[in-house]
Amino acid sequence: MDVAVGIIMGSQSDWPTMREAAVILDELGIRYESKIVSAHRTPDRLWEYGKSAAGRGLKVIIAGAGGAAHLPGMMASKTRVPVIGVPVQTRALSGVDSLYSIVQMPKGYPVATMAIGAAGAANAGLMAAGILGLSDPALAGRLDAWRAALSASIPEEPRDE
Ligand code: RP5
Repeated sequence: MDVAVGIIMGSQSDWPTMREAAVILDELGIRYESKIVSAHRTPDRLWEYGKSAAGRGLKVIIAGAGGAAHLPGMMASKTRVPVIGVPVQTRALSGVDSLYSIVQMPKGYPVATMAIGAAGAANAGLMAAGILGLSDPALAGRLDAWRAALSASIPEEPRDE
């Protein structure tokens, strides 16, 4: 089975956030690769990754970066493979900088932008699963079960902790 999802990030420091996407993909049995690909520090690596993505069979790219977070947008400019962007939380501006850098794309090169931080990364994994599930009934069933289990885990009443 081919690797369907590429998880890329600007730095090793993004991994604690981006691994939340990997955890979801693992739970749903989706094959993925994870790579450090920086728009600023390794632009040639970014170019090569984007150029080869469709040909290698990637179906979705999850791209996370923080600060001047150009990685998702630059990747979207280089490949037609759908890009899901994850704004990584930053110390200086709490990730609002990342969010604005990722979400405000010009017409023609969309990035599906998630929430800031770990929840956004997890949701990126779920969004990728939803996209892949459109053409994979078995995966769609696993995603339905995952969602039902989450729903069932929510108590009806709050309790003192
Ligand atoms: C971005 O700069 C990365 O995506 C990361 O979120 C941020 C800080 O990187 P480090 O200085 O921690 O390597 O390119």
